[in-house]
Amino acid sequence: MHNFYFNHDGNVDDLVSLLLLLQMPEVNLLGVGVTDADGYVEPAASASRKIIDVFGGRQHQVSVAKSNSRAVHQFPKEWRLSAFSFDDFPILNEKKVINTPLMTKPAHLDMIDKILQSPTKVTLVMTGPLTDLARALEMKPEIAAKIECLYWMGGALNGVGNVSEPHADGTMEWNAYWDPEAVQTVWQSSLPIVMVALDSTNQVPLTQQLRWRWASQRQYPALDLIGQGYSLVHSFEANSTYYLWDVLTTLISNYPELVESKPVKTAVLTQGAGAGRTYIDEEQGREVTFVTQVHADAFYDKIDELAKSAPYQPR
Ligand code: AGV
Ligand code: CA
Repeated sequence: MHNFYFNHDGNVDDLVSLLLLLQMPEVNLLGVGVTDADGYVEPAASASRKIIDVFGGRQHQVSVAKSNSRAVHQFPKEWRLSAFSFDDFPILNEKKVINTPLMTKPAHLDMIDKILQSPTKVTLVMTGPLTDLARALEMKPEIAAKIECLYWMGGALNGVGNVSEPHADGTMEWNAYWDPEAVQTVWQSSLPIVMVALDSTNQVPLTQQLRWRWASQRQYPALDLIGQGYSLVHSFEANSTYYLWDVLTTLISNYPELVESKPVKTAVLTQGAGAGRTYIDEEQGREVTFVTQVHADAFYDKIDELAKSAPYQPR
């Protein structure tokens, strides 16, 4: 059994990631933090608590904390709104009450508490901006030694980002762009980092075949919820193809054999039109484990396997 802490930011793949993380037999989830980034924090925290209520099974002790971190560059409102719909799905609302506790402390302090209270090292999975971790490290640098590894969905190393905003040059990934300084703060710490950047998530786009695959198995409640969740996101505009960004990151935190990776030295720009751009810097960069190749078929199989194993016990 390994202790994990999960900080996400409320978009569809973040919530699906929570659903799947709860099903991993080797994972003991210490807590969940929700950042007010790619989903409005109120419905994102509420949906997280309901997912734990309905699909948490043996992990029913998990609590949720809301972040009070603020964006440097906020996500588009249109993307942030999906959390409200997810939170209203009937499958999460059979019971009118929510039992999973909402912590009173903000998420970065909850992260500190949970890491310091853990008797063993904690694996940290983050599928949104790094701000809560950066603030936690600034307050209590000693948590770095208690973190087994950070698995982060963020960045892009090939110069092709997914931000299309005024004054941004398009080389950066959104989670890094939301708070570039936070990336730098985390990069300056000593904790091991596995970086799941766009270079690897580009290998797992959300396709019609995947939607059909989940639809054909909707007799399993968790796969029904996953299909419903992804029905909220579509890619009509340029630069808006949806990928399984966060689900890939979450699954490899416990199943590293699903990908190939290599050590690379990287850095981040914090200012100017390239703010949030991560890049290779062989001389002065900070070493991270960079995911290069995804074994996509095994990855999709693992999603099905975990979702099929999910208990459905509204409480
Ligand atoms: O940049 C990827 C991150 C992931 O953590 N998010 C979505 C995932 O949760 C931002 C994002 C990029 N493009 C998007 C995003 C889109 N088209 N819709 C919603 N979010
Ligand atoms: Ca996310």
